[in-house]
Amino acid sequence: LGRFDWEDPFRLEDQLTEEERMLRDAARAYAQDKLQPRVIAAYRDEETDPAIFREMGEMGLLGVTVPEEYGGIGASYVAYGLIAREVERVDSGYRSMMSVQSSLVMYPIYAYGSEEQRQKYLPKLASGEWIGCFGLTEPDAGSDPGGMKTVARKTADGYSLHGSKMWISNSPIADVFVVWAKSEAHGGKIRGFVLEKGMKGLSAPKIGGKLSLRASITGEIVMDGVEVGEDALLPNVEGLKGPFGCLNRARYGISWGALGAAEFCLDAARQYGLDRVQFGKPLAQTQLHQLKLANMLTEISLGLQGSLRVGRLLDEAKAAPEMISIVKRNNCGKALEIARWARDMHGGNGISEEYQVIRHMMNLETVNTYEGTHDVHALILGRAITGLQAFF
Ligand code: TGC
Ligand code: FAD
Repeated sequence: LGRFDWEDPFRLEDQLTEEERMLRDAARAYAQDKLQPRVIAAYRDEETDPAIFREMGEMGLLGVTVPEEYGGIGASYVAYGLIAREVERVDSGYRSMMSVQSSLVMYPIYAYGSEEQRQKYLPKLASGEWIGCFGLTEPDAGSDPGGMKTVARKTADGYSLHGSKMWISNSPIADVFVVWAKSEAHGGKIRGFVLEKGMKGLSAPKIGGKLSLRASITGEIVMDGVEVGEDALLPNVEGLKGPFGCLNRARYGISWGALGAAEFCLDAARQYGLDRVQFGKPLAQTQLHQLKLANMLTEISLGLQGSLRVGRLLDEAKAAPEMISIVKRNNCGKALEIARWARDMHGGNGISEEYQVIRHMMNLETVNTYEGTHDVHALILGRAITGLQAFF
C-alpha cells in the first residue's frame, strides 16, 4: 500500500515530466520570492506594476507554449497550467496578467497571424517588453459576444474601427491590443485586429472602484475611427471561433490557477486551525474544522486530476471545448467555495489583509465570472448533454 501525503494526495508529482517539474519549480520560486512580498500593498493600493511583465518574460513564463523561434519555450499545456497554479497561489490578478498575455494575445498572433505579425509582436510580448490585452467583451455584449457592436469599416487601404470594449485586463497599460470586430468587408463576420498604443482614436481608460482583482489593472478600449492598414488584420481566422480558440486555452489555464488560490486557502486554514486554540484545544482538533479541510482537499485533488487530464489531451490536440468547460466551471466554483470556507475558519482575522484569504475570496468572484460565467459553462455543457441550446 502507498503512503498518503496530504500535500499531494493523488501523487500528481509522479504524473509530471522532468521539464514540467522544473518549470513549475521556477514559477513557484519567482511567485513566492518576487510576487508574494508586493501583493498585499498592490491589492490595497490598486496598483499594477508593469515591471512584472518584464520579470515574467525574463523567467520564461510568458507564452510558454509558443515555439522558441518566436520567443516562447515550446512547453506543454500541462507546464502552462502548472505555472498558472503557482502564480495564482499568490494572486488571481497576477495570473490574469500572465494568462491574457500568453493565451489571449500571443496565442492568436501565433495561431491566426501572418509571419510578419508573428515576427513583429511575439518576441517582444514573450520578453514582457510589450504588454498585450484582448478586447472581446463590450458594455452590451458579455456572455453573448456575438452581439458585439464594434465594426471595422473598409477604407482605401485598410480598415477604420469604431466601438468600445469593456472590462479589459491590462488595457490601460497595453502596447498591443488584439480586438474583435464585425468586419463589413467580410460580410459582417467577426475578425481579429492588432492595434498599437498611440494610434489616433484609440484610448484605454482605467476602470476604477474594483473590489476584486485589484492587483491587475482593468480598463475599456475606446475605438473612435482607428485607422489601420490591411496588415493589422489577423488573416487566418474568421467568426467567433477566433476568440473562442484563444479562450479555450485561457480557460484551461484558469482551471489550474483557481486551484492554486484554493491551495493557498487550504494551507492557511489548516495552519490557522493548528495555531488557534479555543475551548482549550486547537480549532484543527474539532470535527467541523476537519470536515471543512477534508472537503477542501477532496475538491482540490479531484480538480487537479481533471485539469491534468484536459492538459494532456490539449497537448495531444484531442481536447474538446466542453472538457475545458467542465474544469473551468468546476474548479473556479469550488475554489470560490473553498476561499469562503477559509475566510470563515479564520474568524475575525479572516477579514484582514494580513491573512490574505479574503483577497483570494474577492478575486475568485471575478475568476468565476470571466472567461464564461459559471452558469454559461453549465449551459455549454447542458447543450452538449441534451443537444438543445438554452442560451436564447
Ligand atoms: P455558438 O453558436 O455556440 O458558436 C459560434 C461559433 O463559434 C464556435 N465555437 C467555438 N470554437 C472553438 N472553441 C470554442 N470553445 C467554441 N465555442 C463556439 C462554434 O463552433 C461556431 O463556429 P461556426 O464556424 O459554426 O460559426 O455561439 P453562441 O453565440 O451561441 O455562443 C454561446 C456561448 C455562451 C457558448 C459563448 O458565447 C460563450 O462562451 N460566452 C462566454 C463569453 C466569454 O467567455 N467571454 C470571455 C471574454 S475574455 C475574458 O473574460 C478574459 S479575462 C482573462 C483574464 O483576465 O485572465
Ligand atoms: P452578463 O453576460 O450580463 O451576465 C450577467 C449574469 O447573467 C451572469 O450571472 C450570467 O451567468 C447570466 N447569464 C447571461 N446569459 C445567460 C443566459 N443565457 N441564461 C442564464 N443566465 C445568463 N473580457 C474581455 O474581453 N477581455 C478581458 O481581458 C476581460 N477581463 C476581465 C477582467 C475582469 C476583472 C472582469 C470582471 C471581466 C473581464 N472580462 C474581460 C469580461 C468578462 O469576460 C465578462 O464579464 C463575462 O464574460 C460576463 O459578461 P457580463 O459581465 O457582460 O455579464
